[in-house]
Amino acid sequence: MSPLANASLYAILDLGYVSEADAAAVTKSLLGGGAGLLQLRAKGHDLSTIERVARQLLPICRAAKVPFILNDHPALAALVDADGVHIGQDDGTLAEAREIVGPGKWIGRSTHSLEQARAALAEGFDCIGFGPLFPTPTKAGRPGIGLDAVATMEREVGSKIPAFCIGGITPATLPQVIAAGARRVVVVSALLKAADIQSATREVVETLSGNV
Ligand code: TZP
Ligand code: MG
Repeated sequence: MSPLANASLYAILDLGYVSEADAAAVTKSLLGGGAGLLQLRAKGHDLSTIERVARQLLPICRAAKVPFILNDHPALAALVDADGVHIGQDDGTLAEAREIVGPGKWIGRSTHSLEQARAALAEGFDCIGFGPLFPTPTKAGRPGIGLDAVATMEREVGSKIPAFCIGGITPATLPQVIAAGARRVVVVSALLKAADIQSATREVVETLSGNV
């Protein structure tokens, strides 16, 4: 099975919440807690900073056998030899990203509706994010899409490629997200702002266990 298929929790090291100085230690906590995928997300940061942080986190992820995914920047993902890249709806086609990162790299797509999730599957993406389920400061200005479409998305898309529900998922909201049919999730701020990141991560992974 591919490493993506095994992952129930996709963690994001978001430089909006974590300083560059803390990035390595926080990554170790996320991986120590059982996150199955790690993405570096650095909106608004310059490419040299992103490259520097990526080169710091990559060996940590490799040692833990956890895929390292870069948000945006396919060329930089290729340059640092990330395991994959995650792109949004406005970041071009799968074919364009594939041309840049080459074969053998994971390419994920953000989706914000059932239609977009279906389209990402049809286009051939390796995995998707689906949300934000709830409004979240991590992706300000985007409305929550709620839980209504989660079960259908899982049945049609999540059964074919790993699909990660995202947006406003916390230990408090996770039970209703799972009850709605989600099998895999991304949790950002609820982990990065936790007093004990590794324990908070482990708790989410345990709540998801048996799901994937
Ligand atoms: N895409 C949709 S919601 C989101 C992204 C990157 C942010 C999720 O962050 P949080 O803090 O877990 O709500
Ligand atoms: Mg993007």
